[in-house]
Formats: sequence, C-alpha cells, structure tokens
Amino acid sequence: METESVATSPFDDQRPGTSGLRKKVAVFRQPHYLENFLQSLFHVVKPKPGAMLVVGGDGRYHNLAAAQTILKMAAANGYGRIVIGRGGILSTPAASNLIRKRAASGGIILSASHNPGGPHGDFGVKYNAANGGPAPEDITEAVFRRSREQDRYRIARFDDLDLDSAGEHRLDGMIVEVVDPVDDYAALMESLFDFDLIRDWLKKGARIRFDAMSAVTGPYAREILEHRLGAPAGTVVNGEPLPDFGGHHPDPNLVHAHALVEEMYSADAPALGAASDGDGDRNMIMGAHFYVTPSDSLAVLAANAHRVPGYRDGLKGVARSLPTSRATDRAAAALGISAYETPTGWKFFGNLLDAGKITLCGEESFGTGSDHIREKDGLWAVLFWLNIVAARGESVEAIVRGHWAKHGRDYYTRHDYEEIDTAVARDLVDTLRDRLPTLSGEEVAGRRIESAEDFRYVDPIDGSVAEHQGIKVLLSGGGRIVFRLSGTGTSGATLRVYIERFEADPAKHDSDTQEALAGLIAAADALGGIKERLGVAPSAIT
Ligand code: VG1
Ligand code: CO
Repeated sequence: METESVATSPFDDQRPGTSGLRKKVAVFRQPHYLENFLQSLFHVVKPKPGAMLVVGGDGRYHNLAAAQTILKMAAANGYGRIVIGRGGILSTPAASNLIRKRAASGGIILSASHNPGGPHGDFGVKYNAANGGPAPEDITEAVFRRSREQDRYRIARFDDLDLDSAGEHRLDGMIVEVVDPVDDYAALMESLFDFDLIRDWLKKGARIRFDAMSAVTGPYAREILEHRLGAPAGTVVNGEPLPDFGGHHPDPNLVHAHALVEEMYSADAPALGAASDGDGDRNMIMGAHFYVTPSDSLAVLAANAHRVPGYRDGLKGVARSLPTSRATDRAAAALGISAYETPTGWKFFGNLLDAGKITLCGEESFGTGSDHIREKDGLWAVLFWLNIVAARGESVEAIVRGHWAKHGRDYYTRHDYEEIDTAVARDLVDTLRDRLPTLSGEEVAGRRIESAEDFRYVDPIDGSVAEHQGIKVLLSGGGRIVFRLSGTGTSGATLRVYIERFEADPAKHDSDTQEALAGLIAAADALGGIKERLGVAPSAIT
C-alpha cells in the first residue's frame, strides 16, 4: 500500500475536554487539523501491527469525510482491520458495544454529542480504549502533549471507499469491514430487557413517544421500539438523522426537546416519552404530565433493577458524578450497596465498571448507563424504564412519587450560563476557590455553610488523581450547590450551577422545583456573585 509522510506544523489547541476534542467544523476542516490529532493519537496508543479499530459517528456534517481520512491514516499506521458502521454511522453506545464484542484495540467516535451540527456547528473526535470506554486522562493528556510537537503524519493513498453497503473491502494490508450499525446493539438490548413483557404492555394499548431529535438514534429506535417491540409506526419522531439535526440542539432536555415536552403535557399524553441526543448516549424520560430528573431516574432504576432480567441478580454498586443529586446514594443505602461519587465525565466510571465495583452509573446531564458497555446509553435507559413500567403496571409518575415517599425527594435544578466571557467565568470560579478555606461557618442568604471544597477525585482502583473538578458547598437544611465550568463547549465559557435540597417530608413533595429551591438559588447567586459579574439570567434551566 502506498503511504506518504506529510509535513505539517503543530496546533496548540488540541486538548480533549470532558468528552473528546470538540471544535467548530471550520476548525476541523483546516488543512492537517484532523490528521495531526489522529497522528498524535496513534503515536500515544501505538497500535500493534494488524490491530482492530472500530470507527463510527453520529452522522453530523463532516462525519463521512473525517471517516475516510481515518481509514487512510489507520492503514498507514499499522491497523489491520477497521470495523465501521454503514455510512460511517454508529451511535456512541453501539460503538462501545462493538469495541467490546469484537475485542478491538479501541475505537474512534466522531461526534460533538449534544452540540449543534451542520457546516457552522460543532464536530468532535473521541478515542475509546479496548474496554469500550472513553480514554482516561493520562491518554488524552499525552495526546495533547504530543499534538503540540506533531509536525508530520502518515497517510495511505487510496480512493475513498464506498461505505454505503455492508461488506468487506480488502486493501493491501488492511480490511475495512462495513457493518450494520444497529444489529449488534439491538441484540444486546434484547439480552438485557424483557421484550415479551414490554410488547404485551404495548399491545394492551399503552402509547409511547420517542423523539430522536433528527440525530443518530432514529434508526436504532425504529428497529427496537417499532419493529422488535411492535410500537406503531410514528412512535419514533424526528427519526431521520440529518447532518445539521434540522438546525436544532440535539440535546434532550426541557429546553431543547420542547416539542416532546408539549406532547407529554397535552390532554392525550402518551404513558412514556423520551428523547436522546446527537450521538445517542443521553436520555430524557417523561411520564404523562410528568418530568423525571436524570438524578431521580438513576435512583429509580437502581431501586427497581431487580425487576429487569439483565440485573435480576442485584447491583454490585452504583456511582454518580459529583453534580448529580444524592438521591442515588439513598437508594444504594437502602439496597445495602456502595455508592461512589466521581468527577463529571463518563471516563471516570470506567475503572469502577471494569473492576466490578458498580453495575449502574449516571450523571445529572441526562446520562445513564451500566456495565453492559462503557458509555452512557440513551435507548438502554428508555428500555429500562419501559421494562419497569410494564413490570410494575404503574405510571411513570406513580413510580417516582412512590420512590420519593419511601426515600425522600431531592429537589434538583441546574442553571447554565452559556457562551459567557471566558475570563469572567474563570475569575468567578477562581475567586470562589480562593475563598474556600474560610467559607465554612459563614452565612449566605440566611443559610450556614457547613463545608466547602474543591472536589478532588482519587480513583479507588488505580489511584490516579483528578483535581479541580467542581466547587462543592454544603449548606444547613440539606442544601448543596456545585459550581463548575463546562468542558464541552466550543465558544466562550459555560458556567454550570447545580442546586439541590433534600426533603424527607412526603407532605412537601409537591412544590415547584424552582420555588422549592429559591432560597438556595439566592445563596448560589450571593456566593458566586453571579448576577453582579455576568449581568444575565441563566440561558438554560433544567
Ligand atoms: C457535559 C455534561 C457531562 C457529560 C458531558 C458529555 O459536560 O455536563 O455530564 O459527561 O457533557 O456528554 P460539560 O463539561 O459540558 O459539563 V455528551 O452526551 O457529550 O457525550
Ligand atoms: Co452524547
């Protein structure tokens, strides 16, 4: 095979964030930009000659062009087999599954997840290791260091391959295997959930709606919900993946999935409504006239896991990211299993899952998953809920209310200030951090600060340390506030403020969330000097 070594100059902005390298499409389309990053990656992971690599993306603009570049560079860097989804498409959970199932050396996922797509939107590249999970920070940091000196890359010269139909392309020294993106994933779901039970429940007339947000889950949801489970055609809406996601944020939350929210609050609302994000790893769950917070969702799944075939034998433990509410800790305590608190980002669950310390894990950002793969999994969460609802014969709302009555309710909200000035955002967090040593015992908006820390995570399995993962403040009356800056945005900074309060008394479980948290919201504002510094209201409240 003819390969070429191309001279380039290094880029200085290729540091992966919370989940891979994300930039505007225009940045990725600069000559040599993607190539340099890939060469830095291959330099660090050093594939053994003949190694297998899984490749796929969420179908956003630039997906296919980038996939062709990966094939050529993988060939020149010693890979022997590439397993790629038809059309260059794989949802993130399907990619994770394929890496594991095929025992590949790793995978490259092309996605900027919930960020908007299209020529003026975002693009992203993420490396997943042999366990199927996002590469840990020692790898991503090594790739970043290498990228600052990467001045050459190796690429094979062959014509773009036809990726539109399944089958094998045999090249000199490398095989490219184009696979159906849905098959293996759908089979995995059938192995975990009681499809017969869900099918019967649907047959009896229960209606559901799944909004794929014109992103990658459309074909997966149609196959699983409509074909295998027999939900009527039209159950999946916005099911055609579009390169620009129809111009929307493919982010399943109350703000961006408003069409689903309206349907779920309409007079004739379905029993369950759900949405997923650009790359299929997030989920939003709603019942008729009822919204399930992702934090509550994780806690409810943990408490009901024994009703689901794949988890019938019980859970080894659970984990949640720092800003996710403590509802899961309470569910775990009731089950007598361990609960771990990790930094934001799925990569921090990997070691716990691999070591068999946890079975379920999740994040407040609409991410839920288990040890079936090493990514969060949107459709998996929907099927888990369907299985529970069908098994219990109760509504989504009744199940969550019952859970609160038993364990108490964690009122929870997240206020995002998106695309704000980076210097102002950094200064806000730095100032808070500087004040940490003296914050305990102070009063803020009528509440006493019980503790305040800059969250530092020591991985219980390999001892690796992650510093500065969020400012966590505990207040009198069971309140908690977490401040952190987003690591997935591509312009300016995004401040996330996570606010929650525990309420044990069932007579007080009916309040509006923003009202129930009003005192703490004021405390967060006073602590961070948010209004004063930013001069704006939150751009998204979930
Ligand atoms: C956000 C979420 C985080 C999630 C990450 C990737 O990161 O807060 O919980 O793991 O997105 O999700 P940040 O740094 O912007 O807060 V997605 O669906 O990319 O894969
Ligand atoms: Co995602």
